Amino acid sequence: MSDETRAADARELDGPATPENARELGARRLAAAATRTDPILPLTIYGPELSYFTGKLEGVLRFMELPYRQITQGPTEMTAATGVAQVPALELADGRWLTDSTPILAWLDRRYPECGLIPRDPVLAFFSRLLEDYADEWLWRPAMHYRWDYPESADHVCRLLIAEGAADNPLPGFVLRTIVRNRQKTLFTKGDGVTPATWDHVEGIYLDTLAQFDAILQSRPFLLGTRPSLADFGFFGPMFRHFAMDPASARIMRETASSVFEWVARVWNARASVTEGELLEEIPDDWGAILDSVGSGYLPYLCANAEAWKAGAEHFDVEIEGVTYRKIRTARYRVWCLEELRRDFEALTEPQQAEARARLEAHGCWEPFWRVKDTASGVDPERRAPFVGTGSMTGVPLRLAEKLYWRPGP
Ligand SMILES: N[C@@H](CCC(=O)N[C@@H](CS)C(=O)NCC(=O)O)C(=O)O
Repeated sequence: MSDETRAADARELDGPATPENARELGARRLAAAATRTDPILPLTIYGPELSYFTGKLEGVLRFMELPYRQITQGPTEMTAATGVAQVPALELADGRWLTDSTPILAWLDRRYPECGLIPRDPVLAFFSRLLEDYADEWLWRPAMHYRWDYPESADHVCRLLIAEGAADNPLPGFVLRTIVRNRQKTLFTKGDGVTPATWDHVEGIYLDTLAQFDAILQSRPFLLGTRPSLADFGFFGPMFRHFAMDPASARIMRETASSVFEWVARVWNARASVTEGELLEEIPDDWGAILDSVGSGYLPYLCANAEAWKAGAEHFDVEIEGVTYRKIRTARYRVWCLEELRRDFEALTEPQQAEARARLEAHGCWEPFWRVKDTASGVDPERRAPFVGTGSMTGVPLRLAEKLYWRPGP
């Protein structure tokens, strides 16, 4: 725990932040949560039941015990209100709209600090953000692959999506299923570098993550301690709505990493008001294998994407861990992801930066973190997120996304 965190806790407690006092502080925060009334409540979340990022946000709303209803059918007024054709979007009871789960989570944490979503220690918070980003962006490709490239998964998911969002569509079911599946593969697997040449590598990302998680979960119930926090909710997106539910990936999880299957349910069931656990005081060594993958897989990809963006290229090739991905769509949003992570690092004090740098260096993350200079994504220059659309993660332009909306139109 940093000195600043201790000092902040001490101010709230009128005393030192000892473990005993931390319990007292927790009790006070939870008492405040139980009585809260807030003009933004109840919330409305827009997104289908099977969605990666909608599931991530729902997990957090449940953890924070914020009342919400869900609109699963699209398209809705959501696109006009947020400027992006992607889910989830969150509508507040006061009429404001939010989009993009990452800034939404940060905003919710500022509004409801008593829930302790983001670790208060700045270095822990920085690494938690890094893992959230990794789970959001780097596990996306394997999640889409297991869903859309395995016929048993694709067929199952198509039926659910159509029943939920297009039950009144007059086209025959098999036609609708073909439209949906082709659309998703075009955008998110074939169109995002998944080919026979990269297939095993893409699956390896999932299999490695299961092994990394299983090792961590042998010693504690959540990634950073005995209570869930930002890193858990980051990984919850892909793990919950994709890997644990889609037939092909779920079978692998159940058979090779039942601890992860159990963790998914544990996160879904977590409630801040009854959580008595605590966070670790520093980044645990068993995050090392995930951080190694950030350094060898995700950051080199982010660098190649940023270079492609700077060069104005719509697609790019990149070699990751010895495997060549071809014609990946350039994503301006992911240039912004790198910029945001760098801003988070730069906001640390010098001693905190030194601590974070040592850890990044130990896992091959430091050099690629800074490799690409002068990236200028131009996303959210006024820093209004989550109250402004930040664009599409895989670079799908709004017009195309609307045309190929996740709800097959009549
Ligand atoms: N960075 C955004 C990503 C949201 C996102 O890409 N959501 C997916 C569904 S899980 C989506 O709406 N994709 C658009 C599409 O499929 O057309 C977030 O964290 O909310």
